[in-house]
This record gives sequence, C-alpha cells and structure tokens, in this order.
Amino acid sequence: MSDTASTREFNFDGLVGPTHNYAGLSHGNMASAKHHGQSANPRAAVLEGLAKMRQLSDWGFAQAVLPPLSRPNIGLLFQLGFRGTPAEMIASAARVDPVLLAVAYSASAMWTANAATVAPSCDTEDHRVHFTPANLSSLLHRSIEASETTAHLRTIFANPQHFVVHDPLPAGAALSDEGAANHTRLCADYGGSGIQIFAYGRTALNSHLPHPQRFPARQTRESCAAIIRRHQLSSRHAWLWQQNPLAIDAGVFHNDVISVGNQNVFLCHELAFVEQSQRLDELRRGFAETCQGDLHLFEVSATELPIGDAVQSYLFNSQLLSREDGNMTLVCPRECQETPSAQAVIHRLLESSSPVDQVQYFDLRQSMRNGGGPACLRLRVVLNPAEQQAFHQGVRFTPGLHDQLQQWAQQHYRETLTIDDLRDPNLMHESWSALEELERILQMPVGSICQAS
Ligand code: SUG
Repeated sequence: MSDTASTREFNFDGLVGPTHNYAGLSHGNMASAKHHGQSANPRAAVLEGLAKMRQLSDWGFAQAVLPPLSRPNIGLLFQLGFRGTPAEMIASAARVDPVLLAVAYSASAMWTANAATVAPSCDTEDHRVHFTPANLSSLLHRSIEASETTAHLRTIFANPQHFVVHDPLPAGAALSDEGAANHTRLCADYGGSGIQIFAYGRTALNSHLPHPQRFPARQTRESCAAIIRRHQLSSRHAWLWQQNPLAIDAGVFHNDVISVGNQNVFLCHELAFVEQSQRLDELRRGFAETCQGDLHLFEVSATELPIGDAVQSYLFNSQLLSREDGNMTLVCPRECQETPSAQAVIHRLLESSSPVDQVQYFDLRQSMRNGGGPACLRLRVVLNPAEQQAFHQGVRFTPGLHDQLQQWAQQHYRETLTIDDLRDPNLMHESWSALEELERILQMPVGSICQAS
C-alpha cells in the first residue's frame, strides 16, 4: 500500500484528570455557566471518556491518549504570591480567592481539541508534522495548560525527523489561540493535498471589523495567520474564515460547536461563518481543484435547527470518522438523541447522498456539562506509516491500556467532587499519586513536569 493510502487520522483523546469539577470558569460557554457549583463525578468522567476510546478503537479507528496535567498547579499559586507548603498555599488561596483555587485545580486539559493546531506532513513545506500548542490566552484556567501540554507533545512527538512542536504563540489578547477547535482540514485522501480552514472570531488589530458583542471571540485572525506561516502551509490551501459573531454571542465559543468536516464532507450550520454562501462556493470550487473530487456540503438552516438547539445538542461537536469501507460514522453525544430537531437533521444526513451512513451515540455527560462533546475530547493527528511508528507508543490505545487505565481510575478517582472539596489537601495528594502511577502506565513523564516548576 502506498504512503498516501495508508496515511490515517489518529484521535488523541484527553484522559480526564482526577480533579474534574464544575467551577463555571468559562464565560461564553453556556454549559459551564449552567452547571456552575454542581457536584461532579471525576471517576464517571474518566470512565465515560475511556469507554468512548475503547469503543472507537474496537471499531477499527486509530486511537491514542493524551495525559491530564498536574493539578493543582502549585506553580501558578506561587506566581500569584501564595507562599508556604503546597497545603498552606491551597489553604490561603481558598480563603483569599476560591476562584483562583478552582483555576489551579481545573481539569480543562481533557478537551484536547484545544491542545494544539496540527498540520500533516503532506501539507507542509518541510514534510514534517507541525504542532502549535494553543496558548489559550482568553481564559486563565485554560492559559495555564500551554506549557505542560507543550512538554507532553514534545515527549510524544519527539522524533525531529518527523515532527516539530513549536512554542505556543506569545500569550496575550491579540494572539489568542484555541487550537484545533477552530480548524478543519478537508481532503480526498488523508495523505493527499488538503484545504485547511482556520476560523477566527475577531481581528485583534482592527477593532472596527465585525466582532461579537456579548461573549469573547477567543481566536484571533492574527493567531491563525501566524500558525499558517509557522506550519509552512501554502496560502492557496490555507484559508481564513471569520466565525459569525451572532453564533459566538449565542454560545458558540469554539467553531467546532457549529461545524465539522472530514475528508470530503463538511457539515455546518447556516450561521457558522461571515459571508457564508460566498465562502462555501469558494470551498466547493477550491476542493474540486485541489483535491480532485466533489465535496459533500451539508448546510443546516436555523429553521431546521435553531442555533440554541445546536448549542444544546452539540450536534456539530460530533466526530466524523472515516471507516475502512470508505463510508463515515458520526459519533454524537447522547444529547442529540434528546433534541428532536437534531434528530431530524441526523436523519436527513443519513438519507442524503453523503458518505455518512452511520450514527453512534455516547454518554459523555460529565464532560458535556462543562461544554465538552466528543469532538472537544480529541486532537486529530494525520500520520503516515513512518510517523505512526515514530510517536511515543506508550500512548497508543490498546485493549490492554484501556484495562490498565480503567483499573487505575477505579483506584485513584473520587466519585464526587464539589468546589468546596478543592480546599481539602488530601485531594492534592490523591491527584499527584494518580499521576505518578500514570507515568508508569504511559511510560512518560506526566505530573513531575509541573510539580518541579
Ligand atoms: O474552554 N470548558 C471548556 C470546554 C472546551 C470545549 N472544547 C471545544 N469546543 N473544542 C472551555 O470553555 C469549563 C471549565 C469550568 O467551568 O470549570 C471549560 O473550561
């Protein structure tokens, strides 16, 4: 088989960390606000994620896992002026500003669609896979992911012959970057030429251009343009599209809440992008030229699926996965089964002439309550056969790894966690010993990176 034919998309799912909780930290994310203060179940959360990975891997999809980050982030508390032993720092943060403590404990790295933007080697000038870890500058609890995520990616994709993991873009409002959640690659075959769509919410250096009024636009045009340059992409194949500000104001804080694409299929809501009909016409033409094939464009109207239902059901946050028989499976959250308008769209899609002929539903409620659906939980990395062998194999998902991780979670994770529980110093020790054990399972440094800083 040629390299082009055996190039595959791997999904690197985030393993939910032991401190998963509902602190309501994400302004503009409806689910995060709605569930603020509720009791979380970290064990159920990690098991839901593992069940999805196991099922997709059993069905033949290429699956891997990314470790959680070390929490609480004591380095952050230190930077913010708290002193003493880690337990003392936690106690004073709990007294002075419990929100800061929740920030230091956030398990938000589980949503690995925000870990990085990735360009496959077939698109880049130096024929290496390029990663830019997201700086996640928009929100404090997410911005503290960047350095540890970079270290993890550099461990996993260490081989310089195949991979380059850039530094995150400089932090700050003008270069705010949320990774692959705002990026889609379309192609005929994974190993052939592709078109990459970079979606941004605002142009930071020109505030006169349209931008949302109610909620923040987390991705800037400037950050997308910088990533296109760093990843050595041809501007003919890397396009900048603006997210519709109305959508952001309706709770679409990432573009993967309103569109999803895979190979020759692109599904989107009619309110996803600015000047959408022109953009879609260009895409149809560009795809035919670059990828030599027809694109299946499936646009959903606001009458068919009101934008509130898109946000509630997370229909577009489904994973669209190519099967070996050439057709595609849509992996949806259970919430889509409970939203009649989303059900109607799915039925229309399955009956259409597109390659999508199967739908599977997963219960990911623990993550969904924080605004993270199936697509948020994974980072897509397209790899040719040599690259598939060159990444750290300790994170490749197998039934054996699944069983080990399941047992590990049963042993180390709590079944309830409230914001008040974050003051309990035992939680810190539990979380650190879980990560110490995880280092042995995944055969890579995990928690030690942060604790040392
Ligand atoms: O950044 N939620 C995440 C959800 C990220 C979803 N990712 C994608 N769409 N790709 C966010 O808003 C909630 C945390 C809290 O409220 O404690 C949170 O960070």
